[in-house]
Amino acid sequence: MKKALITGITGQDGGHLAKLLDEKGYEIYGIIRGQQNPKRRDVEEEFPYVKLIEADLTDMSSLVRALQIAKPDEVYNLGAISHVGYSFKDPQLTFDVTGKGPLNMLEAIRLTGGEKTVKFYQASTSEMFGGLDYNRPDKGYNEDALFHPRSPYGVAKLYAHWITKNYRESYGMFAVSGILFNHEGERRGLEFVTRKITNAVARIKLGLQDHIELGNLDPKRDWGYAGDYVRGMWLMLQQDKPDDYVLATGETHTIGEFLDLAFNEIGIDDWRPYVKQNPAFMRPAEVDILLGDPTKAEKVLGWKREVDFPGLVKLMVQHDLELESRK
Ligand code: NAP
Ligand code: G4F
Repeated sequence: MKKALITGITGQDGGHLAKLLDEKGYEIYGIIRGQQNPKRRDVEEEFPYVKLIEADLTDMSSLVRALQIAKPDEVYNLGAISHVGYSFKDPQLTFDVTGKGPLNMLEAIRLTGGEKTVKFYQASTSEMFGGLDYNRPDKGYNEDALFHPRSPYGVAKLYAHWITKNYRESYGMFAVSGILFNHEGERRGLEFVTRKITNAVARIKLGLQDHIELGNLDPKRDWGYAGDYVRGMWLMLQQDKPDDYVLATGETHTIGEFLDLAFNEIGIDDWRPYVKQNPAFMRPAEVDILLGDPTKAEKVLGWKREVDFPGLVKLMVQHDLELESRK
């Protein structure tokens, strides 16, 4: 039985990955932070097979202890301050968790003698590309595209990406960086634009609210389904050699297009009367367009996303209609 240690077990991807690894027969350990984490009960209820270990990515000694307890074959480092807008408000903490956290984990793996035995996955992001050095406008960003991060989050993730590569090159570690474009779904946090929209749409349908306040509606994103993307993470760690891969859909859509489909789902053709713009949700610097090229992952890993853009919006709205009508 293989053993996996997941950081970020309370997050969106942590939940999808726990389900996948359980189906594959793994013994699963999850790192949970804080003295009284309110999400602990949800994880214990939904994933009773996950063994929780108290630790924090900013505290290397706690990571050493977690590795000594779990003795994992695979470590999935999904923990991060992951909200781009928030990273402008708390840039130093973002660097400590999102940038230095992966270094702490890599060092903890070495200190516990795992550098030749433990496989390490780093949750890298399309935010590292940023959108300014957009050098492949037709095909999208691939593994060779230029980086130009536009937020403290993107900069922290770029450090984590390079330190992961550096540990692979310096110590021969099986350390991979998965450069994932936006992935969403029923587990997505309400602070991200897609889930904020689908949850508001459900509440508008049920008469629980009458409008939604959003920031910049012009940016385009390459949105896929999180369940498909955790399959790609797992595949990266099953290869003979460590390497970096982009996971994306190869399509990009505006927030307006997402609003079109989400409101259509509840029978509303024109969302404009229901959407107000609020500068509070604007960012000091924006990533205008993200489009990914997953050719390498498709060829080498045999990875292919299954849920398309309309299917993604539909499943999120339907989930939120059910959730909100139960309250
Ligand atoms: P998420 O839902 O925001 O989850 C983030 C997780 O990190 C939570 O479990 C959180 O725990 C944990 N965390 C925060 N601070 C921590 C700390 N100091 N020590 C240990 N854990 C900590 O993120 P996600 O959407 O699942 O994304 C998973 C990873 O992929 C993240 O690293 C994200 O940056 C990256 N990524 C995401 C996407 C995407 O579109 N979803 C795309 C590319 C890359 P608490 O619940 O205790 O706060
Ligand atoms: O949903 P978002 O907050 O996601 P963003 O910034 O693209 O970041 C997500 O994807 C990254 C991968 O590219 C991950 F690495 C990262 O961890 C995270 O999961 O915002 C998407 C777009 C932005 O352009 C934002 O300015 O939506 C715009 N937006 C407009 N109004 C809003 C809002 N975003 C949020 N969160 N809330 C709004 O009200």
